[in-house]
Amino acid sequence: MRICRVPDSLSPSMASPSSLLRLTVLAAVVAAVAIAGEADDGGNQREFDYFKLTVQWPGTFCRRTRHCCSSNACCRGSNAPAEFTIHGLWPDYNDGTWPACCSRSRFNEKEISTLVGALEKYWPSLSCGSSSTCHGGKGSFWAHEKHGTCSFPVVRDEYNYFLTALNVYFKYNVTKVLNDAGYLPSNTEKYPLGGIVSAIQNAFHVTPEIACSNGALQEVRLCFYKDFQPRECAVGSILLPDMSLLKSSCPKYVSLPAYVSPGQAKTEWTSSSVLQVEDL
Ligand code: U2P
Repeated sequence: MRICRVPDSLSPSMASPSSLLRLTVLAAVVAAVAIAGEADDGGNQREFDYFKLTVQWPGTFCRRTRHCCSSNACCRGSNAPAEFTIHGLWPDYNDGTWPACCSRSRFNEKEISTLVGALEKYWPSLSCGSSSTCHGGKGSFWAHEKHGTCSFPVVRDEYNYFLTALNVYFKYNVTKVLNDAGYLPSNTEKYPLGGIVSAIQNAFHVTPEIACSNGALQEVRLCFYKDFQPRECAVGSILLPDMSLLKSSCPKYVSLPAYVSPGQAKTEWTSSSVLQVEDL
C-alpha cells in the first residue's frame, strides 16, 4: 500500500480557516488519487489463501495449433515438450476466486534471465498469440503472469516467483506419476479418469482438479498451503446447491494424446471446464 505524505507546511496545527479548506480539498484529492491508484493496480486486494499449480498437457494443446511461430513450443517438432508444462502458479482464495495484478511493478525479463532456459523448457507458451499483461499491453507468456505479484508475502519478487513455481513443478511431477501408473501418451488409448485421479491422489494425498478438451486431458491442477504442502483445492465456487459437484467436460474415459506436429491433426476446439474429482 502506498502512503501519501501531506507536506509539513500544510499540517492542521499551522493552518488558517482558508488554508484548512484548501487542506481539506487537497486531502480529498490525495485520498482519491491514492484509492484510484490502488484500485487500478490491484494493490488493495487481500492476501491470498493458497496456491494452485496448473500444468498443461502439450499433446492436447498442440493439436489445436493452426500456424507456427518462434514463441510457440508446439512448433519445435521433435523438441516439442513431451511432459506436462507449467501453465501457472496461482494464488487463490478459499471462496473460489483469485486476485490478479497486485502491484504496479512491471514484468522485467532481465530479472529472470538465469531461469529462461528452464522456463523455455518447462513453462513454454503453447500458442503464438501474445498475452495481455496487467498494464494493458501485450507481452510474453511469462509477462502475462499476473499472479506473481499477488503471491506476496510468501513470494516477494519476480525471480523467486518463477523459481518457486519451477521447484514445486519438479517436486510434484504429474508426468512421472501418470507414466508410473501406466498412463502413457497415446493416440489410440482411452484411460479411466478415476484411475488418473487415483494415481495422483496416491502420490500426493490430495485430489487434483482436472480439465479436459474434446475428451482429452488438458490440465491438472494441484493445490498447496502457503508452505507448499499439498492441500485440497477450494471447491466453493463449483459446489451446487444440492452439494453435488459441477459436472465436468471430462468424460469417464479420457485420452492423453501423443504429440503430433502442427497441421497433422485436426480437432475441434471447445471450451474446457474444471472439476474437483471426488465423486469418481
Ligand atoms: O480457468 C481459466 C483461467 O482463469 C484463471 N484462473 C483460473 C483458476 C484459478 O484458480 N486461478 C486463475 O487465475 C487462469 O487465467 P490465466 O492466468 O491463464 O490468464 C485460467 O487460465
